Formats: sequence, C-alpha cells, structure tokens
Amino acid sequence: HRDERAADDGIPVADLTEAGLTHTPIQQSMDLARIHGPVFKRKFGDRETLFLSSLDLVTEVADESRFAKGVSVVLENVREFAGDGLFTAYNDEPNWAKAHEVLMPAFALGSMRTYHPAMLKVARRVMAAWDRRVADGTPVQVAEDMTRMTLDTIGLAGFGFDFESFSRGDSAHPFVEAMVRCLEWSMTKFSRDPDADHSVADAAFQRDADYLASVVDEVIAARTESGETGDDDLLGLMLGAGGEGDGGPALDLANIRNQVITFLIAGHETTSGALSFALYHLLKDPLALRMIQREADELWGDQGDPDPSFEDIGRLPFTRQVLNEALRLWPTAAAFSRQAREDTLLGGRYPVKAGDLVTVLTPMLHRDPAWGDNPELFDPSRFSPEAEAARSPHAYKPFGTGERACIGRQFALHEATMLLALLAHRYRLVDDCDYQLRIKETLTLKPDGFTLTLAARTPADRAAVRAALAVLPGSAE
Ligand code: FDE
Repeated sequence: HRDERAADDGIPVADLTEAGLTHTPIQQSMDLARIHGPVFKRKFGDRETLFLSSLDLVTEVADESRFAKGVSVVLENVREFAGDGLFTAYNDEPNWAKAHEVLMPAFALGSMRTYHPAMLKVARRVMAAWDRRVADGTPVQVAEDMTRMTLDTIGLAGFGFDFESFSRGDSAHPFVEAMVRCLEWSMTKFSRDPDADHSVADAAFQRDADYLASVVDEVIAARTESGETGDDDLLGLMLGAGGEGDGGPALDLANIRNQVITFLIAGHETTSGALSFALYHLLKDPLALRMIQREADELWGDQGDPDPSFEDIGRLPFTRQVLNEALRLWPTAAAFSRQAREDTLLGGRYPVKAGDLVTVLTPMLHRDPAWGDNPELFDPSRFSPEAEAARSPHAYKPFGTGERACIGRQFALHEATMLLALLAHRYRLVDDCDYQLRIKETLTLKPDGFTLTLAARTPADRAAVRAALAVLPGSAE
C-alpha cells in the first residue's frame, strides 16, 4: 500500500504507515528510491525523514561547513545502552572530543601491527572450525561464523577479553545475546505503536542493558586489579589516559564503559556482514574467486599453514578490492544522518532548516550513475587505483563521512582482508545449496541463511587456478 503525494516543496512523500511494521526498512527505502529517485520523504507515524542518494546531494551534505553528523531517532535509542560512546555522542558533548583524541592513535594504520597477532589467532579459530566442516562435508553457516570471528577479535584486540565464540556450539556468549536484543529493541522502538503498552519489552531491555554494563565493569575491574594497564589495547589506552605526564584528557569510568559497549557493537556486526557479502559474491563469481585465490597463492604458495605478517596484509590489493566492492553493493551500516548547521537549500531547491536531519541511503548512493554501467553487478575492477582516482570521493561512503566517520575502518579492513585471503588460500568454495541472496536487517545488513560447502585446496588446485588465469587475453604469464 502506498500513499504518494508531492508536498509543497515538490519532494515525493511515501507513507507506509498502513503497510505496518517492516523488518526490512533499508531495502524498502531502496525500492522507494528506485520509484521516486534520489530525493524522497518517508513518513514514520507523525515523523518525516528526508532520504538522499545521489552523488550531487551527498556531496553537499558531506560539506562539514554546512552539515554535521546527526544523531537519528534510532541512534537516540541506542544511547539508552551505549550512552555518550563515540558512535552515539552528540557533536557538542565534551566526551566525544576527549574520547576521539584518546582513541584516534589506537586506530591509526600503524597501530594495526599491535592487533595483528590477536586477529591472526582468531582467523585460525575460523579455519579450525571450517576444517572440521571440510572433514565431515557439512555446509558452514557463513554469517554466524563471521560474527563469531569479529566479536572474538574486537574482544581480544580491544580489551583482552576472550568471548571464545567458537567453543560454544551453536549458542552465542550471553553477552552477545543480550546485545543483539538491545539492538533489536532500539530498532523496533522506532516504529512501534505509540499507544500500546510496551512496559514488558522495556523492562526486558533494561535488564539486558544492565547486564551488558555489569559484564563490562567486570572486564574493567579485572584489568585495574591486575595492575597492568596494558597500554597497547583500547582499554589500556582509555584507563591510562590523562595520567602523569600525558597532558591529554582523562576519561571517566562511565564513559569508558560506554566506549567498550560501543566498540563491541560497532566492531562486530558491520565487519562480519562485510565478510559474509564478500564470500557470497566470490561464490557467485568464478573469475573474482580465482583472482583472489591467485593473489593469496602468490604470497603463501603451497604452505599448509601460512603465517601472514603484518606487511603481508598490505600486499593483497585485489582482496581489498573485493571487500570494497562488497561494501559498495551492501554497505553493512547502510544509512547515516546529517544535520544542517543553518537553513539551507539542497540542490538549489529543497529547503532544509537549521537542526533538521537528512538520511543518506548509502546503498543507492553506491548505485549512482557515477559508478558507470550495471551498478547492480559485482565488479572489483571498480576499485582499481585508476578507477578510484577518476571518481569523486563522495561516491563511496560505507564508513560515513567527515569528522564523525568510522574510526574503526583500518581495524575492520586489516582484519577482514587477512581472513578473506586466508580463506581463499585454503578452501574451494562450493555452492551446493544454490544460495539465493536474501538480506536480513538488524541495525546492519547481512546475508540471511547463507551457507556454503568447502573443500581443501591442493597444490593441483593452485596450479589449475594459475593456468586458468594465464589463458586470459592480456595475461602476463
Ligand atoms: C562510525 C561509523 C559510521 C558513521 C556513522 C554515522 O555517521 O552516524 C559508519 C557508516 C561506520 N562506522 C561503518 C562501518 C563499517 C564497518 C565495517 C565498520 N564501521 C567497522 C567498525 C569497527 C569498529 C571498531 C568501528 N567500526 C567503530 C566505529 C566507531 C567508534 C564509530 C563512531 C566514530 C565517531 O567518532 O563518531 C564508527 N565506527 Fe564503524
């Protein structure tokens, strides 16, 4: 059911209130953009949200002198359990600038050297679990395992805490279950019936939120009691900040707790979705799969258990292109908000008032005509250095924009590039189930029910990949 009308300002409005609750708000908005074009409004109850998805308009709202990050209604709900952590802080909250200053160095490219061993340790857990699937011939549940991997990685690398997600059978750590319910609550609260009684759901949410806080407090207490700050992880940096001779700001304990919860949320679902989509596309694209296999083979040859160095991860440009392209088609954090600093006109004709929020619908920006022909098709060559240099930086925003862009970008890319290359080196991917993409939306996107079957790659397989690529016209070999 659609109730479409053009408002005074000429912007089409879609009112899907009567269509009821939806579990796929992003995909529904993508459909609306396909119908109405790159500017439309959507009514949610008595609220209207302006969605934007063309390169021109996103270039305007990315201008930091006219717009800043907006904390959307959904993010305000997330504040109920992540408080003034980096992701959900208001721009003018002093704790944002303090925590940003303390944590920025921990996320610089060079700092990934510190996290590399923890990342590799968890990558090996994935391979141990997948080797067992090879042995018994059963398919792997891709998104579930990628989520185990990213959670263990941020836990270990960030806070020295081991969720041990691969030794829990099918169940997740209770912390994760509580966190997922909190995220669900913050997403559904947005569109629930304002007149109904939600006290039971709200009380359950409060219990979960309290539990998250108590686990994090234990992690912090364990670290403080041990007497070792461990300067080289996120928790150590935050606890040690503002100490003697530091000269920088100190963070209070409540804020440190909010940051830990924030990093656990922000650092795992998004990265796990990115890896899952990358594996999906590789499964469906034999040429890209061979190319990513060849790249890993060139580094690690026929070693059964390669020991990737920190530097190796910078030697995997095609693997990185595959991840970039997966995040183009399905940016796993699929929307972000911008807030106008002053009254302004977008595109010279759409009025936006000071303080108003607009939403960038990233998957449709990533299908703008600037991407050339067939934007729905997976094509990693879109991220060749030449193609990238020729394109506006505003055409690609999987990590948001400006001052409030993703601080975890290098972390996510190092972790994901290493794992993807190791998997490509080790396994043949077999589409036994003829998987058809369905996308599940929580606050993030991921392929729903995605399974694939694995086989161990042999030296003969590696030679076959080399031979297959060598016959391509223009191939150097
Ligand atoms: C952030 C982010 C963003 C932005 C948002 C807004 O604007 O609102 C985005 C879009 C993102 N992010 C995305 C992403 C993707 C992926 C894969 C990721 N991401 C990953 C990660 C990891 C980690 C650890 C993170 N991440 C984190 C983060 C944080 C903390 C933040 C906030 C910042 C500020 O300051 O604000 C983000 N992230 Fe991300």
